[in-house]
Amino acid sequence: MAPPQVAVRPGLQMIGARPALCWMCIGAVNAAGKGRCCNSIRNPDRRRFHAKSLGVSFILIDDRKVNHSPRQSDDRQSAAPSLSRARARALALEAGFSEAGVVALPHAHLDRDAERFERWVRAGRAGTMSYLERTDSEPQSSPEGAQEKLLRARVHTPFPWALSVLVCFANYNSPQPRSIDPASEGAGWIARYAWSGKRDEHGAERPSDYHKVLLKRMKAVEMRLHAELGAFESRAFVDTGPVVERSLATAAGLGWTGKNTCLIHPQLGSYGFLAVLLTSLDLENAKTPPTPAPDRCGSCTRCIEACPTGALIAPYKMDATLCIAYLTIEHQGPVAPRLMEGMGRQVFGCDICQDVCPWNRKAPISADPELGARAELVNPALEALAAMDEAEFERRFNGSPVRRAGFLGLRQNTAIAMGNSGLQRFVPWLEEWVESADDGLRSAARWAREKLRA
Ligand code: B12
Ligand code: SF4
Ligand code: SF4
Repeated sequence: MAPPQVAVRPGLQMIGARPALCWMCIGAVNAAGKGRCCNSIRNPDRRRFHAKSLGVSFILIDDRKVNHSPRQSDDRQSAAPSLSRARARALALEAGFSEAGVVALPHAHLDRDAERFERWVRAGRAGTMSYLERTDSEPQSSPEGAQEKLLRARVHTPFPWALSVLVCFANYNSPQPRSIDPASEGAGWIARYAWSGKRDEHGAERPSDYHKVLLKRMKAVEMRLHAELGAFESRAFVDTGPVVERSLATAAGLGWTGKNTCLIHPQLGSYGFLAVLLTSLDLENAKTPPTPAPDRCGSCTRCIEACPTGALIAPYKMDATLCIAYLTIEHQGPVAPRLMEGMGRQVFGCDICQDVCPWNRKAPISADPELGARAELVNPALEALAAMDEAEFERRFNGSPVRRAGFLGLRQNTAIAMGNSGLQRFVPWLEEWVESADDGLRSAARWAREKLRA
């Protein structure tokens, strides 16, 4: 079957000498066509390449000829297809997602959520995650003077054509113990979301990564919609797109934002990934928005009390620079000693504020064949992590989210967990690592060795 066609409209114009954004790579180029952009704007071959990678055949709608394009011409406009909530949800469930919701854009709380995001970033809560701070390079006026717009605060900044969004939830809850349950002496903790694996064609267990697994599913939904509805613009993302997924998920009625800042589904809990599909389709019954899920945190504050590093600085507010997930995955270089203490035995990510949440107690266990837990990653022995060389690290984690921490990053986190274990048997490892050329590992090993000696 021929791939469905999609109208790929660059949606950008050079206005004087101002830079413009390319919706394909979200990079910016200046009037001379230079910048961080893939240059799809100017280069038809690159556009074709991108369309191909999206799995669609290519029709370029030239902005200057926009009135002659298939989607925009008057006769087609009246017959323009719209997105049915029920159909989109059915396709999402068929593709393997646990739940899905659809909302028309702009949604009712877009300004509120954009302001929250902007405040959060401008307060420095994003630490070194500079991708959250990317701007569209077009100044917007504010009382303090001209400021650039944060790219991901409002979905229309990078995607001016988006009229609806399908948001999917994929349950990854598993029957294995929680990080707050008793564990054997000298065990570390890898976050539940990163345990995933799947069987290959020979029955061997291989690491899997939700980004890849779910993007493939979302692309399957995208293809089906294109096959059924014809040409429209669309983009699928899992985690890495320039959108605030939890804002879109709450708008689509999938759950509420907990005081731990996670999206909690009333039946499925919060051990779920999010995936989004933006489309240029009008939504059927767009005037009736999804019923919002009420906030059911009530007077509970367990997550805030349990957070060992004080990253939940207030209900619904996280300072990511204090969060163990940030420190063990995103942060590079030495960690402040006062935070190392609170990191406990977490060597990759952190589940504590979700493990204590009552809404995860009765959450159903996922039977997802591509997101099954790899037993070796549950309560891993710190010795086993320490003994890995780089080749072994690749064997175990190539294709897994854990790879993001890097070999030395994981070793640094292991050193910190060893320091927090109180176990003298780890001292020889630390003695070896205090000589490391890597600043982060060296300082973690020194701190851990002193802690065990004290
Ligand atoms: C950066 C990032 C992080 C950072 C910062 C997290 C954070 N809380 O902001 C770090 C590295 C710390 C992190 C950790 C984790 N992450 Co993360 N992360 C992201 C990412 C890429 C961007 C998040 C972002 O924009 N943060 C900025 C803040 C402002 O936005 P937000 O918290 O998402 O937005 C909501 C709230 O802040 C709320 N809000 C703000 N102020 C107020 C005030 C009130 C009164 C209320 C009610 C709400 C509210 O409004 C927003 C939406 O409605 C998203 C993917 C994406 N593209 O969105 C994944 C994502 C949020 N992460 C995810 C996951 C799984 C995790 C971890 C569980 C991984 C782990 N086990 O270690 C932890 C969870 C930690 C936690 N308690 O949130 C999932 C969350 C799924 C879910 N059910 O919520 C996402 C959606 C990825 C995905 N596609 O599945 N993450
Ligand atoms: S993930 Fe861990 S460190 Fe981050 S807010 Fe939750 S409990 Fe605190
Ligand atoms: S632990 Fe309590 S306050 Fe925190 S998210 Fe869960 S229900 Fe809400």
